[in-house]
Amino acid sequence: MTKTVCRYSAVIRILCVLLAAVFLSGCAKQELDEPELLLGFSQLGSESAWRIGNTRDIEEKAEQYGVSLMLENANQKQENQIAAIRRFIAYQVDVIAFSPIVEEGWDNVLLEAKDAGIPVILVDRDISTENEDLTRCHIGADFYREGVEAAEYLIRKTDSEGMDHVRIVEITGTEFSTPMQQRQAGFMDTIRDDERMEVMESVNGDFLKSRGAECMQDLLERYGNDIDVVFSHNDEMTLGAIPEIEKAGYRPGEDILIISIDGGQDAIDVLKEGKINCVVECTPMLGSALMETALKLKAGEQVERLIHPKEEVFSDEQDLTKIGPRGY
Ligand code: GYE
Repeated sequence: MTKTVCRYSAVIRILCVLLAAVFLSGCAKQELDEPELLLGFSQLGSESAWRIGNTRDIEEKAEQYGVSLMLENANQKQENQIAAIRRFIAYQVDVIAFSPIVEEGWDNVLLEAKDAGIPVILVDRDISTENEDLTRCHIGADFYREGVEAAEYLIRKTDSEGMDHVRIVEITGTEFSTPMQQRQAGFMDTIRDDERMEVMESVNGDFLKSRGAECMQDLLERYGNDIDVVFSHNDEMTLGAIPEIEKAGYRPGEDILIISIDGGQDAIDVLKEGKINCVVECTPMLGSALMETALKLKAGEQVERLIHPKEEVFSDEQDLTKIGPRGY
C-alpha cells in the first residue's frame, strides 16, 4: 500500500515538473514573440510613386527590425492625421511617427503626445512650431538643397546652350508643405542673381499627376512658345505635364527643358528617353533610419535631431545607362 502511494507521488512530482517546464517555456516564447517596440505611423496619403514607395519601405523595415507597426493613411487630410495621432496616444504606443502634410497646426496634438510621455519622430516633411520639444527628431530630405541642385543644373545648361534669356514656369507641390516651400526657396535663391532667368509663373499642382497635366495645359495656353523651362516639384506632376507638352506640338527635353524632383523609376525611364533633362533625387527609403531611431528612443537613448539621407542628381550631363533600378 505505502509502496503504491510512493510510486503515485513520484509520478505526480514528475508530472508537475513537466507541466512547469511546459508553462515556463511557453512564457519564454511569449516574451520572445512580444515586439520590442510598438510604433504608430501616420502616413499623409498616397499621392505619388514616392509616397507609395515610402509606405512600402516603412512596412518592410518594420518587419525586418521586429517592430510592430500601426500604420494609418490620412488620404491627404490633416484632420485625419490628427485623429490618427490621438488614436496612437489612446493606444499607448511606444513611439509616434508621422509625415505632416503641411507645416502648421500640430502643436495641440503634439502637446497631448508629450503629456502622455510618447516621443514623436517627424518623417519626410517638417512642421513649423515655436516649441522645439514637441518632437524628438526629423528624418527627411534636405528640400532646400534639392531646389538649389535643380537651379544649379539649369545654370550649367544655360551656359552650355548659350541661352541669354530663360523663361521658366514652376509647378509646385502641396501648398504650405515643407518640400513645396523649401524647393521653391532653394531654386529662387540660386537663380536670383542670374539676369538671364525669368520665372514667368508658379502654379500649384499639389504633387498630383492629374494636376500636373491641368497646370501644364493652362500654362501652354497662356505662354505657349515662350516657355523654355518647366521646373516641377515632383515626378508625378512632371509625368502629367509631358504628354500635354507633346500634344501642344513641342518636344519635352528639347524645345522645353524639364527639371523634376524625386527619381522614381518612371521618371528615370523618361529621363533616359531624353524627355526629362534633370531629376534631383529625393529618396523615400527612410524606413531603416526610422526604425533605428524609434528603437533608440524606446531604449531611452539620445538621437540625432536631424537626419538627411544621401541623395544624387541624375541628368543628361551623365552616362544614364549606369543608373540602377530605383525600387519605387
Ligand atoms: O517629393 C512627392 C511626394 O514629401 C518629399 O511628397 C515628399 C514629396 C515627394 O508626394 O512626390
